[in-house]
Amino acid sequence: MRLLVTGGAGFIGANFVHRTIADHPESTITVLDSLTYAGDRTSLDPVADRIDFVHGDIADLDLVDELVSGVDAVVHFAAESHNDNSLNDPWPFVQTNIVGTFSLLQAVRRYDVRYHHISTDEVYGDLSLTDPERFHEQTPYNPSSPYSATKASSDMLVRAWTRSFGVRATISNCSNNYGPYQHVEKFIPRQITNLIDGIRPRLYGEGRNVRDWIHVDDHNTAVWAILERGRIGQTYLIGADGELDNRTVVGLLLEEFGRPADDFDFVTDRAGHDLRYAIDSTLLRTELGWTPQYGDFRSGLAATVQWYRDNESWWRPRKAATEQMYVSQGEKRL
Ligand code: NAD
Ligand code: TDX
Repeated sequence: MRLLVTGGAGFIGANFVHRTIADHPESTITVLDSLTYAGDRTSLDPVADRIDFVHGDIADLDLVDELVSGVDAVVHFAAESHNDNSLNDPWPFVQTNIVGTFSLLQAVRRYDVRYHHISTDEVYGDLSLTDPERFHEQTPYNPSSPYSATKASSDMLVRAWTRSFGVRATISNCSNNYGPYQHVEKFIPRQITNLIDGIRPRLYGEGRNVRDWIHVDDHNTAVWAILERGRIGQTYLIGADGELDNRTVVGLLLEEFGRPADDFDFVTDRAGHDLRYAIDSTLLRTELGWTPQYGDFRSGLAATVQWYRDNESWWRPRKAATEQMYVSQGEKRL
């Protein structure tokens, strides 16, 4: 399969490219990435001779048209992805997540190219801590942040292009990913790199918010299952039954670093902070036979800690600017 992978220099996209080369060596890969602050071309260094890298914007209609005309499928990861940034400056989220998706949809429509759209469980809003229900394919959309609203908008464009123009698309909505190559602005890498630097981890609010963690490799094997066997027009939720509150995650990290259990700070909460996400991935498991391989979060987390210890040259250049960004967004110890 000739693949166009958008956002391949970002966290999940880079891991997807690595997995694809290992598991599907017959594929050819073109990566389209505009290398925003979140993109890092060095994440693709180990596979540089196996891919074509195009430095460009998914909202560039002419460039996208040309690239899509030469492939069998598009896997669309590129996005502005950080909730905190979307509260500070929503415009790039509208431009990339909505207009960028529009640009890709017009091209796949024109050349009848298979399209897989990467989305998030955040489009469904949040659950109470005690709700027995989890998100499933029929859960109504109810996004909370500018980030999740633009992702929800892009999902709606995909649904409309599928129904009205016959675009051969699938959508996946995944829960929170962890693993190598994740930007240090995100919760787990931020705390790991803080601990490496001797800084106390930072928990928003009271640390009670729950996320449903999945290893990035499990996300990407699910994407491949959908690409190969998914029903056109179908949405699949991806999750690995990994619900944990943020305080528990910080507790596991403190243990991993041999630090006392109370060695963290509570800081200013995120505006509109979603309380809990939880995914029911029954459809994906029963229809496509997918199962996650990283059952044990504690050992997946330990391997991720080791990756950040071993790859300081990858994350170090962005650490100080990221912490400065949090200060300028008004983060304070409570
Ligand atoms: P990321 O921020 O690490 O990477 C995004 C990549 O997209 C970067 O390489 C960036 O340079 C590129 N990009 C941004 N704007 C672009 C543009 N206009 N043109 C071309 N490239 C552009 O994000 P991520 O965490 O890897 O997320 C990837 C996708 O997965 C996103 O669509 C996100 O919504 C979705 N998702 C993420 C998670 C998660 O936990 N990280 C969970 C569910 C879904
Ligand atoms: O320093 C922190 N302290 C803290 O308590 C940071 C950065 C975050 N948090 C909390 C906020 C969330 O409850 O940790 C949780 C996870 O935060 P993020 O890593 O920012 O992820 P989240 O907002 O849950 O969104 C992530 O999962 C869904 C991705 O960033 C999105 O791209 C994806 O769609």
